[in-house]
Amino acid sequence: MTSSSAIAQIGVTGLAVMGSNIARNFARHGYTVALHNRSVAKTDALLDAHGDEGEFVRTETIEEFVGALEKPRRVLIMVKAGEATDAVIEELAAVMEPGDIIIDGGNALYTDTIRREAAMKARGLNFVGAGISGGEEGALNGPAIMPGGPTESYESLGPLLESISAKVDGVPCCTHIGPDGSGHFVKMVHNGIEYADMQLIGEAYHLLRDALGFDAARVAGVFTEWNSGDLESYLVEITAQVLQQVDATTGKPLVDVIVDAAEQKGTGRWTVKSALDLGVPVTGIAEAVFARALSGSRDQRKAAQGLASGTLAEKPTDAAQFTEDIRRALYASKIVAYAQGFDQIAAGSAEYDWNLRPGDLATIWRGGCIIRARFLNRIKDAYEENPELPSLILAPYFREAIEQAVDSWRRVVSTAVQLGIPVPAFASSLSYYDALRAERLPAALTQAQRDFFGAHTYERVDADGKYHTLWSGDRREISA
Ligand code: NBP
Repeated sequence: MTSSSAIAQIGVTGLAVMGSNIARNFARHGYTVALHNRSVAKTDALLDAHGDEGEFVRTETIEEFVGALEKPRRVLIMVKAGEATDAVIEELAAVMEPGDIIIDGGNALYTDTIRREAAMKARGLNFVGAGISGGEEGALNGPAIMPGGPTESYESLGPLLESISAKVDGVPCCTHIGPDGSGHFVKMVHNGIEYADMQLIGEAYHLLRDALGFDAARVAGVFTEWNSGDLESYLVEITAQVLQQVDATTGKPLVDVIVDAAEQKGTGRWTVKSALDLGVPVTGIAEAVFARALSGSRDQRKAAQGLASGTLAEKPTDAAQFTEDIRRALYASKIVAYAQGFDQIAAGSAEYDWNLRPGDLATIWRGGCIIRARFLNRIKDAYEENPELPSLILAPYFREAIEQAVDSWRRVVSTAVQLGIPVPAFASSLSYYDALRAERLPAALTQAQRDFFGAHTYERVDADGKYHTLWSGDRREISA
């Protein structure tokens, strides 16, 4: 029902698919929700279709909207990220009062959130950048929420957000992440990991299809089986469902009639750009972003049809063994992708002084969000056991899981290479693993080359300090 006299505990502005569903989620949890949208038609459409789900306050102007809220006022912005968000923040800030809370639940770039938080703070307002994951279904039934911003504001806001979030074992998939842009930063890395996860699943599908010749229905069966083990996750589950879908027009598997050019909205790219700035190798995520870009280079791909594949195309003979090899390679590569994502979170935390707790993230990502998986319990346990883990790969459980998978992983990558099946994320994850565990990397040669052409100096394994060789002189070594 709607009421114009009710005082709302929360306001939602931006009532497209995400905002509407979150507003309904709040109302279903017993909160009175003030509704606002730039064009009133969306507000009315929501009320017409779902006005009986709880207490809503219909408003048309920003003044009316803000006036309908209890103090301190809490307004959740769910509009298109970028300029639209800045415009709405400005309108709200003009009528809100010190102590009020503005929450941006859109997919903002974390550096924008840092800027916005500082600007609002200067005006006495609390600004919270909240990453929200789970798509429209999650928004309605329980998303994972990653709010970053002033701790004081979380006292008033936290209970509302936690009540509408997903729950796993009774634990809300929402917690205060840290200051200013930290919530949007971890949501960005979450999306980056999602890219890597999807790419790895895609590579497993490609191998089952082209190395073993399985049709879509058979691959669906493999994914269904995998979903009952360590790989159990939302993405593996939906992969099986997608592969079972038959196209009504042609009678073929739907996946076979969809154009093989993957699009992207940008959060994967943001993750990689940030990782480059922070100097963190997120090879799995980067390969996933590049793989989507390559798939979209349709003209180049068309021109390259028929290029030589070589003659080493020996297919695996034991399908059951190779399927199990792929499962293990997928699991090991996934461990690497998550380890890299958590490294990026640690680096971001250090760079911005956010004091992030990786175990909390594993906990809240267990439900509601796209990367939800059984696997996250293992990550949570690993950080509970040792919050200072140098790399997730070194946690005893993951170390052992990779040890059991490593031969399969190598077989899968070498078979794919021989057959000419691209496995950029499997292969780069394996190379990352090998580089990380290598006793001596060729970086010593790189340092010598840099010293040769640029006098950039090097360190010695047997003495402190920096050294330079007089390459263009008598090639003596001097202390630099
Ligand atoms: P959209 O991203 O499609 O945005 C549409 C909303 O923005 C409408 O309410 C529209 O108002 C409003 N808007 C625009 Br466009 N320009 C505006 C302006 N200058 N001033 C005021 N309002 C403006 O909606 P969505 O897909 O529901 O996503 C909302 C946010 O949630 C986005 O930031 C998105 O990235 C994020 N998100 C989406 C998902 C997902 O799965 N879709 C998941 C997680 C996060 P109008 O009706 O008057 O045009």
